[in-house]
Amino acid sequence: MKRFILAGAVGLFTLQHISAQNFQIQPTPQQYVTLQDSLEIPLQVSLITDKSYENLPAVSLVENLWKGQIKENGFPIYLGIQGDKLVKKYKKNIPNKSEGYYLSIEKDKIIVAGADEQGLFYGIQTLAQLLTLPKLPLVQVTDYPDLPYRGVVEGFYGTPWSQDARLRQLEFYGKNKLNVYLYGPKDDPYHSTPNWRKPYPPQEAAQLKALVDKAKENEVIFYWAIHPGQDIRWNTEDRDALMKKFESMYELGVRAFAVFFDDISGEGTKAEKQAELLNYLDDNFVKVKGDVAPLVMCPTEYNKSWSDVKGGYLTTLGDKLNKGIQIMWTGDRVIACIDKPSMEFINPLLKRKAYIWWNFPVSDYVRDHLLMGPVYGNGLDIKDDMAAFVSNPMERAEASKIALYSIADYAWNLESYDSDNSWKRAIQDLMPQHAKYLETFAAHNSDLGENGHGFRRDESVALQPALKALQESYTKEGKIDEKAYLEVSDACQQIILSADMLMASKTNRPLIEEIKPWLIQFKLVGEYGQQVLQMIQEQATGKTEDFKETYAHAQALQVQMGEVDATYNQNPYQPGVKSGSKCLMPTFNSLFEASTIRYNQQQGTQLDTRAEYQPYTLNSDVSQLALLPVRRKGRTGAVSSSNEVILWQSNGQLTLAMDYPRTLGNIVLDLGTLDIEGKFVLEVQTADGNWKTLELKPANNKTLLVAQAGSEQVVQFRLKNTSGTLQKVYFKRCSFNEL
Ligand code: 14T
Repeated sequence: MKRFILAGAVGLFTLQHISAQNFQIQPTPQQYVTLQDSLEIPLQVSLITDKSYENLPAVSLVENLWKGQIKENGFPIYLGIQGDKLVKKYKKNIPNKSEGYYLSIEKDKIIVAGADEQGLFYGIQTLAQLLTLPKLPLVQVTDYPDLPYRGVVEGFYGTPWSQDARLRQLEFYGKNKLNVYLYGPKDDPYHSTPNWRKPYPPQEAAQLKALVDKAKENEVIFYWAIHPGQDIRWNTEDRDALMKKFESMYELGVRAFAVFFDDISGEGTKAEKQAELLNYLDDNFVKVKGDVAPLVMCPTEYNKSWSDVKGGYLTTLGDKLNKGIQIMWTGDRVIACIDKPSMEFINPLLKRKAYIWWNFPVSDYVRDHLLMGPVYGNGLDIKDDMAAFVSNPMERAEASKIALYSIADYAWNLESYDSDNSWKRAIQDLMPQHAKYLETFAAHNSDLGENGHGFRRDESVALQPALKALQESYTKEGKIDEKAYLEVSDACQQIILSADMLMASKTNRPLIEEIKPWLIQFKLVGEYGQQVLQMIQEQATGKTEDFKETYAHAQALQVQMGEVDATYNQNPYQPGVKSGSKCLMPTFNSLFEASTIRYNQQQGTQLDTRAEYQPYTLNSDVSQLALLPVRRKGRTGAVSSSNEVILWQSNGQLTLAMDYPRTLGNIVLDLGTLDIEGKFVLEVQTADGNWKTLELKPANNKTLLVAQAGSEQVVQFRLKNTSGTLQKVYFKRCSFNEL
């Protein structure tokens, strides 16, 4: 009864405050004792310390919590670090672990006692979280991290994070008790080959300095990483160049350094030489400076599948590298979850605990997907096996925070980690007012799609049984599972609602801006789902006229989804925007096809049953070309190539028609020969019906030919054998791009 009353009263505050029952400290603390009582949030406080701690980040943090309200006679907050006289009484309560803290909220005072400066900071962060409650609960928290280093390595390919995004990240790390950020974006020229030797220009240098300062404020160790391996020469000149670069970074305030030897070939990959260089840096830079954090290195063989144990690379590193140098490891594969056996493989080779570089939620190899689902799959029993756990995130900094929040939770307290609970709290934290909508979005935008690494994530988990039931009963028997139908129908409505609400949300705009293309696509997926549901119903109940229109509507949505995919996020690797690609779209497409097939059978019609909309259509009277598939990837169209010699009869032609007039850039051909003069013509037909011949020019020393399609919109183009005789050519390439 009492609980019920409390919940009711707290309900009034749900907009600004989380109710006490749902409240959890992030990351999950080691020990949390609540005394079932609370106090009014003190409006004025006085800070009591016995040393001058003004410059500590922890103190700035408290001062910010009570801005302008720190008064002589305020509610007392005792702040201390193990060894201080002030907290002597709590000596036994303070965990004997680095970064640990003891926080005690009592009726008449608050005590925050850190094992060290970082611990004190984390104690205040926990207090800050408790202050979001309507009343301050009386609690005793005894807390410390399982892993000494937890954080993020900005190590992906693609557009590096912006300055603003990085500043927001560092604050987020402070809040989530992450203590390392390794700066190593593959596409920063001054990080990698060949410009790693050069100092940053003034503007970039100033920005890095601002990051270093921000990191300090948040008790984050800012590691600056260098990636010199692709062109390094093992001589004193390059060694000195590296020392000089480190020195220039030191001057900017950097006090932690890493050297990455990943994704390189040649001379730079030699273990012996790498170890020699790192030891030199350790002996002549790190140890000499005295205030620099342990070196971190990323080896060339950074995962088990790439390691050649007999070749001795890892053994050499393990034997030769100074014991204080940390060695990174991504697990059994480039992209892999980490478990006990993976640690038992690597640690003996390295003769130290591996520094885990977890390649999640990095999406640089699946750039058309967002990875916003729960973090799961890593062992909960390996806290004593790892030196560190850092995550390589997505190019989209804000969207990465769902995963990073949970990674912080995991790395702080492995045994208590609960993937689903953590995911929900992450979402709540990112968009407290619109958590429900963000959760719907994230639930359906988590898998990576097919990829070379074979790494997949679950998606649309809660809806899977309904999707399956609906699809099976309909495709097999033409029957509609009513319960599943209603559930999926409701989900589609939720999807549309979520997309709209998030798109218009005034909170967390940086996140919304990043995911906008996916929100647009997501809404279309929901609308498409609704039409497909209507199709199966109209088919099953014999509403033939209605079906035709619903079918056309579903097709119209397929076209729009194709357009979104070809318009946004046009990177050269995996261009486009995929949403709900693991469960939603395959189910909807299958229902679209099944209902159209059933309709055709019933009505004797020939409606196109294919769900994947094709913007380009190929036609050819050259028999070997007639059936070649045409694909669209982003804004590029391509006819699949053929390996055989094509017997291209006189006057034979290949036509590629657009669904509507489109502006093309280049048309690229490779017929295995440059000798086409007077043998083939390439023509485009503009929207007014006129044909125009294009000039085909050699593009390189091989057999590639390129034509400019011009600025007018075209409806089709064709390649014709005008030689008057049979031509034997190859058909290695026929592609074009849309402007
Ligand atoms: F250093 C490593 F631990 C590592 O993971 N390196 C890269 C990393 O920068 C990238 O973000 C990540 C995910 O794509 O994988 C590594 O890069 C690769 C991996 C490959 F398998 C580059 C090429 C590959 F073939």
